[in-house]
Amino acid sequence: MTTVDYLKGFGITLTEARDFILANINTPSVILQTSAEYGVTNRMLAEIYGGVSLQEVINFFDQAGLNSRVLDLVVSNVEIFSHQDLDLNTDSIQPLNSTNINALASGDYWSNNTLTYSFNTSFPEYYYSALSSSYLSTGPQGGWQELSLAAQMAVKDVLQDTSNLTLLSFSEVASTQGDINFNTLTFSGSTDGFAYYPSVSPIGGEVFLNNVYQTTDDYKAGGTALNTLAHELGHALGLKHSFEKPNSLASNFENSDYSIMSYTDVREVIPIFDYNPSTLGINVVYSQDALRDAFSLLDVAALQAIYGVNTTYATEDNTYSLSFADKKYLTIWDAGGTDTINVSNTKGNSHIDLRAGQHSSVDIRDIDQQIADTLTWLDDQQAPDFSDWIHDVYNDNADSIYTGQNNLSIAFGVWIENVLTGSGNDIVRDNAVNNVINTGSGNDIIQLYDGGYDIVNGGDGIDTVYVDESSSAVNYVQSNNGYTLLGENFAAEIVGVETLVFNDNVSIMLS
Ligand SMILES: [Ca+2]
Ligand SMILES: [Ca+2]
Ligand SMILES: [Ca+2]
Ligand SMILES: [Ca+2]
Ligand SMILES: [Zn+2]
Repeated sequence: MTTVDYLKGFGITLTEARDFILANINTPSVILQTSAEYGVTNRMLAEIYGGVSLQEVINFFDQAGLNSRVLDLVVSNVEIFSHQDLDLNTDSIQPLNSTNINALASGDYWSNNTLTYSFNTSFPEYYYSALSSSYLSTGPQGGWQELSLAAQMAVKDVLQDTSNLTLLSFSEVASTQGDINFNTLTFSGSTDGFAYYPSVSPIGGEVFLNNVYQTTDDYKAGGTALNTLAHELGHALGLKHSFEKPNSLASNFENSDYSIMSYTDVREVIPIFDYNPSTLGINVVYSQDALRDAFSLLDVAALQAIYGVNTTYATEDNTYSLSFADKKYLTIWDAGGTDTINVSNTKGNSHIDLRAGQHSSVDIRDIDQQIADTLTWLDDQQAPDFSDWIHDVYNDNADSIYTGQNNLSIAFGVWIENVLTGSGNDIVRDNAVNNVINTGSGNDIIQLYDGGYDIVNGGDGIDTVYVDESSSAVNYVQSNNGYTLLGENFAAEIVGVETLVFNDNVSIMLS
């Protein structure tokens, strides 16, 4: 629409508009206010006045201490930064030769994506020579047993999970006929399983689990049996230990947060207390029940680099939830749609980073909070003062106790658009697409660093939005309920936010 046509909508001619400007040329604030009322932009003002550039119009107001860029904060301008991507964040998919992925790559892979598997029903003859004698020390067949039904169900689940991530498919065939054949043995010492890398030899891809794990409860989420199963399947698909040289993971990545192929488990323990009111005695069991039981961030990326990316999984609009009480780790693979992390019912603090390949921490309950919770629980039972001992239990195991830290990871390639956090003091960092971020009550921090057209509601509490541009580069104007921000590389609508902080450390209080 031309400026003439736009003004005509108000019954005003170009000449009348120019006369108004000339009549008020010594009071720029009147021109600015009137322009804002009529939705007249800087570009239109330049045309109405005639013979001046857009920048000269802005400078004219600037000399009067006025920021006329607010005139351009109409929805059509804000939306130029709108960035939706309902497929994959393909730029963030990791190639096999990237340092961290290479650290998991054994070099031995299946040459096609259509794999077969079986649950061996007897000890194959060739295992006598193919298996190291150390594995057969507990008997001629090493205590070999067929997998229990519960173990078979667990295997089928983890194979399905692997198909959801990659282009691999798995179909069950008769005993010994699979590319991957599953067995259990009796192990001594700390061994809980082993497996062979893919190869054309019959022993290639064979998986051996511990036959002490038989029941559904043995294969429960977060337990040792599932943790081992995922690790051994990783080997059977060609992943090596993350600590094996050459090309081991750098020390800051060499743990279970990044790879289930590591031996360094972090925050996998749940202390379980048993207080006996009749004897006034107390015990603790360090249950290793918060283990990662599925592929971690780098494992997912490595398997995808080797076997291709499943681009059809979870392409609908999905919602992901997690809380401290779940005591679990979740890595999100989601190939499209408008997706939401909804942890609005949690009370702990959450730190959510929407970027692909990053960890988040949902509903954090740190060591000090867990000590306080446990002391309150004992107090309710009128127990004696175990305070010193409880402090020791937690502080001596601070690195291994589950706290919720890094309990949610967004796989490389995934766009998650929206976040709802709970009543804690949360930190949410955006990504490059349009995000809708609601942080609920609590004093929250929202970091709008990666662009797009983001909609933020800080909720109750004293909330702060950080932007990664200088105060001179960002225009903001009061809109219906809050503020509209227009930077050089982003736009946002923010409601319920008390403070806006720019990257030159200038901060402004929003009324
Ligand atoms: Ca989805
Ligand atoms: Ca808030
Ligand atoms: Ca909050
Ligand atoms: Ca964004
Ligand atoms: Zn291993």
